[in-house]
Amino acid sequence: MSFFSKLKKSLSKTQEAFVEKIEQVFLGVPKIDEDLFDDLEEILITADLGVQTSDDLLETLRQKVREDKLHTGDQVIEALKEEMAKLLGDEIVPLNIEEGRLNIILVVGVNGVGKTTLVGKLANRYQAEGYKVLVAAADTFRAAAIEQLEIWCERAGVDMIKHQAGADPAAVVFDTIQAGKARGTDVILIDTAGRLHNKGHLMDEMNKIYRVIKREVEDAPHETLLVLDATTGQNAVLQAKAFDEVSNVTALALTKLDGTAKGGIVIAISQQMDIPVKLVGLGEGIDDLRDFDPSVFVAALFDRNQVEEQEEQEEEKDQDFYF
Ligand SMILES: Nc1nc2c(ncn2[C@@H]2O[C@H](COP(=O)(O)OP(=O)(O)OP(=O)(O)O)[C@@H](O)[C@H]2O)c(=O)[nH]1
Ligand SMILES: [Mg+2]
Repeated sequence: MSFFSKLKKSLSKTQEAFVEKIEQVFLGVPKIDEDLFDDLEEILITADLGVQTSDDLLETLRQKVREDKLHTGDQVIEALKEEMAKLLGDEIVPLNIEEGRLNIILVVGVNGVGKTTLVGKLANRYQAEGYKVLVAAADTFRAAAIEQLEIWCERAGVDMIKHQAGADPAAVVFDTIQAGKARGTDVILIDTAGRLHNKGHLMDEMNKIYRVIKREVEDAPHETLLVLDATTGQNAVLQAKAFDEVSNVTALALTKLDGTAKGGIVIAISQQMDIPVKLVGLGEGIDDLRDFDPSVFVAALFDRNQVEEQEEQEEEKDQDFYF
């Protein structure tokens, strides 16, 4: 399935809760008034864009209605789509991986957001792309965390370095980096224990991992990837802000976008954080990970064709190509 179809399918609940409602309010409306903006505000806030992002979007739209003399509801929908695309930017920002060096990616986040799953998916992706991958089982805290990661590594066909449960995670990271250097590894992925930004003990542990990485590889970690669960809506924005204060987060991954109506959170996060959303999780499977492509995101969100229809068209296109 193409990225567009996959994303569109994942965003179907968000589309119902968001785009369909906007269309109900605006489509075919011949004249724009303030009541319509009140309705729009409510829809944006319920779709988890949050008060700040919603207000900013509404302000820009009001201005556009005045200055560009928009008259119809359809024009407002078009303008909203453009503004959302502007907020998200149009670039895919890939993870900072370079050939010819030992790349280290540290994966962090609160409990249950999808860190281990993401490490598994990334391991699989880089392995398939021909990189030598090594995974560090640095969540020694939660019961069965090491076994869970081991299963992912077996699926991806990559090696994992582990210690016993309860061991010092910084020591696991140290050993992994030593092994990586000895084996000529390209990418090290570090899975860590779920932690709350306000839990002093776990944050200290995090700082220790950081120090070990920095001591062993000067310009590492090349990414500190904060994983956020899209289904938690506005809470994800709060987590991003809190982690950003205590650690040097360089990239965001938004998981569980499939099946949630809260996909609008991507827009809120992009507007309120300076850190780019680089990855999106679209399911529990090993292939359900994509680079975040903002323009495809907006297009998929507003697209009203059925996924099946699109797939047929894509198949036809493929056939045209061969015949
Ligand atoms: N639907 C869906 N489920 C996901 C996605 N990513 C992860 N999950 C599920 O979320 C649950 C938690 O995933 P984990 O990877 O164990 O999360 P974690 O952050 O490592 O959890 P802790 O180590 O306990 O902090 C699992 O049931 C995953 O299958 C996703 O993109 N979509
Ligand atoms: Mg985990």
